[in-house]
Amino acid sequence: MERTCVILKPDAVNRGLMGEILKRFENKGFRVIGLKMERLAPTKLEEHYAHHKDKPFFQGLVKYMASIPCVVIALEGVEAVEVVRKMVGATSGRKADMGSIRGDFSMSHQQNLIHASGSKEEAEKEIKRFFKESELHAYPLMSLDWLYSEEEKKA
Ligand code: FUP
Repeated sequence: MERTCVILKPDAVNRGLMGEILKRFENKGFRVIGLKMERLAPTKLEEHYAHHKDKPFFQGLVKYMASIPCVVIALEGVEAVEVVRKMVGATSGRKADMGSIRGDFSMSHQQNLIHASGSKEEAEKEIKRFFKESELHAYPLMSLDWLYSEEEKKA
């Protein structure tokens, strides 16, 4: 099954939306395989956002992300990357579809509550960046047989 990496950003923590957002992923049917709170080091964030390093918002973005702890989550499910990105919505909270996390709770292009991996390759890199092997947990998800068909479970 596919894995993806999610970060609940400082605004999600400070606005008391951690439980609301996690609940959406649990309700949808993802297996939470990693979950921790961490004050992310600027060096780690510079690596994470390296593709934006020449953008005018880069320094501000790193400062905001490092300001208070974030919650880092690893999720597992069929087509997890695509499904989570859909649940998260477009980058700007003002443009994101209603019903998505950003669309329902964010008014900002930067304070947009959540990061989610953009591709399978990115997801694997990010899970390695933010989790030690010992922080990732394999356990039987009792609802799995009710979430997927036999064929889908093989994906
Ligand atoms: P997304 O994949 O939707 O998180 O968006 P991007 O990879 O394009 O951007 C990553 C983060 O950069 C956003 F979540 C917020 C920040 N950003 C800004 O602060 N200002 C901008 O104009 C664009 C992005």
